[in-house]
Amino acid sequence: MKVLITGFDPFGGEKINPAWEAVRALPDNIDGIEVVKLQIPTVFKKSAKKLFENIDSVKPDVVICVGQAGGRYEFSVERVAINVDDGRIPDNDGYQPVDSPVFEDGENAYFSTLPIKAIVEEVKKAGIPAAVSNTAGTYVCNHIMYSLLYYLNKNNLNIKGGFIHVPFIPEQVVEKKNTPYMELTRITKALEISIKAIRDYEKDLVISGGKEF
Ligand code: PCA
Repeated sequence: MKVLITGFDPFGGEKINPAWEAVRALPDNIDGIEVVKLQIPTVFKKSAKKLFENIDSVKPDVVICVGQAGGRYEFSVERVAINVDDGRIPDNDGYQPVDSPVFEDGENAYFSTLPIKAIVEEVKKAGIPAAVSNTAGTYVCNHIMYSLLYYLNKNNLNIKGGFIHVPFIPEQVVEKKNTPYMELTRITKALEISIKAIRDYEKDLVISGGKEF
């Protein structure tokens, strides 16, 4: 099995992005699974272009994109991406779309094809807070998750794909009050566990991952 895993560069005034830091700390090989790491820019269209090029050249079995969700407490495994770009802040190239579709000819939404409940269960078993999330937002992370699933779907590629949001790491919250964080080593560990869970669970677990809000 070959996994292509991406992390974004820093954005929104942060000096680091815990998503990329955690991705780059992963071993190149996990139990015989080949892990190919890729940094992508926090830029709407460029991020997807770079991802598509790498899917074509790497030919992975699985693609996992990882992003920072500052303010979230858990390792968040995203369920769904929607066909909306609506930036709260401009991207790293200064572009700030408002209510634009990611792809004009795409579905309203695409669901992750990763075993999201199994990933959450396995990560929690290791003592790391994790949850299914039902929104990846409307910024570059939703954009890349949507673009990934659109690309796999349109090209009939037999590749599993999905997205994981990770909290801030401690050095990012030193000057922020009451802001959740997770140590980088835990985030990296959770990504490793996620990769193994994707290998081990051909079918997802049928257990509740629902939320009221
Ligand atoms: N998080 C942002 C974009 C890049 C990142 O790491 C998001 O959640 O959209």
